Amino acid sequence: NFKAGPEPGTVLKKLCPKEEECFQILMHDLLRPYVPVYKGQVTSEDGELYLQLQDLLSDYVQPCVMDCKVGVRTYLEEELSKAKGEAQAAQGHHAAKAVTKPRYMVWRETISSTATLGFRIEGIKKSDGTSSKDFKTTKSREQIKLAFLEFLSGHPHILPRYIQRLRAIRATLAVSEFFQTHEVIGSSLLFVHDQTHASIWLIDFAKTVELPPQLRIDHYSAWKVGNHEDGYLIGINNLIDIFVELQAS
Ligand code: 4IP
Ligand code: ADP
Ligand code: MN
Repeated sequence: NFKAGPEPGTVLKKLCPKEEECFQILMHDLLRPYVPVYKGQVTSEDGELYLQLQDLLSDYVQPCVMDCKVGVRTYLEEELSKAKGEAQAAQGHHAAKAVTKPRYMVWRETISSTATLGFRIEGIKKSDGTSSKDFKTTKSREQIKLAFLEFLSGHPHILPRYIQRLRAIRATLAVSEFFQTHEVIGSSLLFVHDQTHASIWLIDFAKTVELPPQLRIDHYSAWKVGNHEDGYLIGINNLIDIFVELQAS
């Protein structure tokens, strides 16, 4: 899905028109300092279209990287209603599987911390190059804390930097036009540190969509089918709380 870009310090991600639209808006939004710089479309040798993005890891030496997917659900309202429609229309031997799908989509968010804490760990890569994506059932605060401690092991001095950056992100979300007008689904915070630097970036806008006209969400209220709430700020607040608790312990 990703490869090195033609210019140094860039990466290429398979083009998704929805995501490109988000990056174009974000380049003019107050959130710009917190997202990778979008440098336009590139066509590869094989004729595939890519987004050229700033490589967020290029200034780091043997970085530790963690991807946390933010929000209380990771599917769009339209994906759920499509699955429900298919369930109703299903006939014969397809029926059982189709009926299960919408239930499965809702249930899947409850086996990780997504539904309760408003974020989940997608993956962690340590400085030695080892990585794990084995967090599908990492759900409780205690499990999350252990994973964060492991991620930070050897670099405890990075913790205040992460807390500061998360608070800056929260403050900027509160004034961002983009955040006021979009339902942010399946997007991640990318945590990156080495011995000396640390930062956090907003990435992955493939499922981030503009809200219907006149509709506003607070990114914090409970999601009910049709209200478009994404719980993004539930996730940010819990991340900050948990990192602050780690610092105090
Ligand atoms: C899921 O695997 C499902 O296949 C999702 O498909 C898919 O989302 C997820 O991909 C993938 O991790 P598990 O069932 O094992 O959790 P669907 O939502 O259609 O059920 P996409 O949107 O990619 O099809 P990622 O890319 O979200 O990890
Ligand atoms: P997907 O849609 O496949 O989930 P993402 O945009 O979430 O794609 O990126 C997947 C992974 O690629 C991230 O977890 C991160 O490790 C890496 N990545 C994404 N964007 C960048 C970037 N701009 N610079 C460096 N690494 C990135
Ligand atoms: Mn992603």
